[in-house]
This record gives sequence, C-alpha cells and structure tokens, in this order.
Amino acid sequence: MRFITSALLVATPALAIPAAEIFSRQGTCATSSNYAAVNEKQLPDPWKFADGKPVATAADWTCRQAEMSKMLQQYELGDLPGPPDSLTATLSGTTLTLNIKVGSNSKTVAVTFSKGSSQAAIIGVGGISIPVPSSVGKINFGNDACAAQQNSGSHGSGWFFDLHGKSHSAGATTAWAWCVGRIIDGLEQLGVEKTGIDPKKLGVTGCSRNGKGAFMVGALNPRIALTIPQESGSGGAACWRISDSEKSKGKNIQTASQIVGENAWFSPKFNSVTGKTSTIPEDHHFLAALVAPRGLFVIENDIDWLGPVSTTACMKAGRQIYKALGVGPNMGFSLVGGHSHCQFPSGTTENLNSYINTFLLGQGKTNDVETSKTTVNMADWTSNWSAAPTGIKLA
Ligand code: MCU
Repeated sequence: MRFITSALLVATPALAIPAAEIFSRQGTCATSSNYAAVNEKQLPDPWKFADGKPVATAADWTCRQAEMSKMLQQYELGDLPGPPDSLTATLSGTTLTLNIKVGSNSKTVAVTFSKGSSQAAIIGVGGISIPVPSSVGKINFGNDACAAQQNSGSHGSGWFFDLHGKSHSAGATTAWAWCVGRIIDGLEQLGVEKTGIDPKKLGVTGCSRNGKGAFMVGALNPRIALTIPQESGSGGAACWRISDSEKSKGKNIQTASQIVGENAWFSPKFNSVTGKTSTIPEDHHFLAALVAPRGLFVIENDIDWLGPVSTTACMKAGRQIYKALGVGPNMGFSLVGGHSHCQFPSGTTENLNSYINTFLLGQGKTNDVETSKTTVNMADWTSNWSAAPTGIKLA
C-alpha cells in the first residue's frame, strides 16, 4: 500500500503561533508502509529508490530521504509519531515548561537551559561532554525521563510512552528524537524575544549511548542545524553490516545481535532482523543522509567496542553522500584515539568550533574534517552504489 506522507515541519519562529500553524506540514512524498527485505552485503544504495528509480533531482532527494526515514523506522527505530495534539509552552527564568497532549493523555515537562552570548544553543542529550564556546547556550534534555534506558526490558517507560502508550513501537532513541521535537516546538512558540534562543540555531550532542540518541535526534528533526554525535559507536555512527564483518574477523565489537539484548535503544521490531543484517534495506550511512545538507560533525574513538573500522567506513559513506549533494564540507568525521571514552581530545576543539561557527553562529566555513587512522576499503562497502547524481547542488 502506498500513501502520502509529509516530511518537513514549517520552522518559522514567531511569537505565540497557534499550535495548528506550528505543526502545519509541507512537502509530499510517496512512501510505503512496508519496504521489502533485501539481500545486500554492502551498504544499501542511497541513489536508488526502493522501486529502482534513480535519484536525479533535489526533489527526488527529499523524497528519498522520506523513504530512508520510513525504512529505518520499519526495521530498527520504530515509528516516529507526528506532532502532539496540543502543546503549550511557558517560561519562568530559564526553565521552559511544556504542557503536551496526545489524545486523552497529557504530560507536563520542565526543561532548563542556560544562554550564551549569542542566540544559538546546543541541546545536550543526557549531558554534554564536548567543549561548548561561551557564545553558545546549553539546553538540558533529560532523555532517560523521556524514554528509559536501564536494560532491554526498559521499553515502554518514560513520558514519551505515557503519552503514546506503553506498547508504542519506538525505541528509546526514536522516542528521544520526538521529545526533543517538543522542546523545539516550545522554543518556537515562545519565540526568540522571550527565550533568547533562536530555534533556527540549535545543535544537538550526546556521548556514547546518548551519542546514538544525538544522531537520531538530528536525523529525525529537520529543525536541528548541527548534529554532533560523540563516540556513538554501534547503533550510531557504525554500520550494522560492517560491525558484523568485523565481529566475524574476531574483533570485540558491539553488533546488532548484542545491542538488542543490552538495552531498549531500538524498537522491538529490530529483534527479528539483527541476526541477518544483510537483509535490511537500510544501514547507518542513511542517518548521515537524513541529516544532509545540515551540519554534521561526527566524533569517534578507537576503542574496539565502538568499531573504529565500522564508524570510519560508515561515515566515509556518509561523506560520499554529502559530497555528491554538493555539500561535502557540511559533514565532518573525526576519529582521534588514545583517550578515555567520552573524554573530548583537546586537539579536536578547533575542528569542532569550525562546525559550531558555521552552523550555529553563521561565521566562516568548516575545516571539512575527515580524520581517522583506520584504513578502510570503501570498495568493499559502496561499489554496489549507482553513479551519484550530478545535478543536485544543495549548497
Ligand atoms: C557506546 O555506547 C554504549 C555502548 O553501546 C554499550 O554497549 C556500553 O555498554 O555503553 C556505552 C555507553 O553508553 O557508555 C557510557
């Protein structure tokens, strides 16, 4: 069955916009509710629709993104719900209070933030472990309260599930993406004059499990200007297929089969395919593809469990996509090892700042970073791709 879905929210900030207007949608793309499994050892081709048609124009790319999002949701993320039935935001000092209604369920959620000297801010998924310049504010997103991540039995706990029902298919990272969308709704509704934060200048970050979350938040919220997943490893910047290949070579690396037994980050829908990742019509280079052409700076480490070969090859595939879209420098990849997990290497600050300056402060250009000691053979992973379109320039 095919039906029409719409991908983008209108992101016009203004004072006291009625909820119906904030949530009005634009863009229509035909997507399916059921994408067939494949048999593909390499990374799925971003340049071909599921029905085989080539991606040739910018409009095609928008629709391919809608399709990739639906595939990710069908196979591993679970469904990302649409906006709530109503949302009312109030502000007291630097605490934003959101009153959210979905059907007959309602929830009140408080979000604290601090302002920088500009109107930009970075949302921290469960905390921030990158150096944030004093010009940029910080928004504290308590992701565990939105969707719990205690263990694999945590699915169904948290205010996302109080609103949508305990058996909703969303994994925790997808739920976090929806909850962050509500923070953005609140900031848009109140407006920059009241909050001091411009909803068009938002970044998101998080480390490790929360780095997986930061990636999902950026991939599923087109209103995020800059996405900075830190040491997200498997389930984030790594591709499932490449991690399985590394595992088969004897590496101590997290795989899809392991991850669903450890925690509730992914949908229960994922459980049936983790043992056969070559059948999944998507992989995590599609996360980068969903963020494009927006700013993306992926930080990784050389710890085996995170899969340095997998994150390097997967994100190089992401950079190939950005380059073909004419926006190569908008995505950076930085794998610097030799430090503890989630400890930001100080030598990376200048590169990080180049993305913050470009996408949050509107200054300068990025350092177009691609740093990794790990050598990978991209022909193993992307030689199945169609020729990239030559006519799409999103810059
Ligand atoms: C890298 O993120 C996770 C990893 O996926 C888990 O297997 C491990 O238990 O915890 C990591 C983490 O969140 O460390 C703080």
